[in-house]
Amino acid sequence: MGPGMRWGAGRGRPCSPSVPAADVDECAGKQHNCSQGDLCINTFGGHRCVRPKCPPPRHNTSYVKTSAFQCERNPCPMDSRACRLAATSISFHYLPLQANRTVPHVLFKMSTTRFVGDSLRFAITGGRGQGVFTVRRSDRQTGELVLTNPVVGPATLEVELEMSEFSRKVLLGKHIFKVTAFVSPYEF
Ligand SMILES: [Ca+2]
Repeated sequence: MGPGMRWGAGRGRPCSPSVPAADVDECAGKQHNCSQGDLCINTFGGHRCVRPKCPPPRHNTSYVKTSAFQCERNPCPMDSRACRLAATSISFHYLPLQANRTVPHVLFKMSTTRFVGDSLRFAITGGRGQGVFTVRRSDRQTGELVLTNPVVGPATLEVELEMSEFSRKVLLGKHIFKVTAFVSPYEF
């Protein structure tokens, strides 16, 4: 803590004129510098410009953007096993997160609206955010991403989650959730 900074009574953050008491929503107020085609994500203490992209075509598998934050797989060629095993949908999730957030903290819930199988499996399959996240089941049809360690900001954490649906152990479909958490530079 530098000179001139004091801890607020019981608030757990330094008192300083440079630390605003509340966040400004730059996205709502059009105070952002995002390019055309970017999406503005409000974060604590700032904002980010993002542009979710579907993966390029590969192994007979291609995706189409179905909404700003979602890609769906195009129909597979008849004989392509690689395509049938690839994710049926990919969604993008951008989460503002406060630095040193008390843990455990549920960041994100995932479930399916069209559950036709007999079981769902949830897993973390990639990303630089491994080590501070875990995934657990909250009910039969829902999994949740939990922050297990406080994170010092500013930081950007990426984690990829997979939800696979099975019927009698046969894979029916796989959904990928690409989660990016923007950790604020200081506590609010
Ligand atoms: Ca903001």
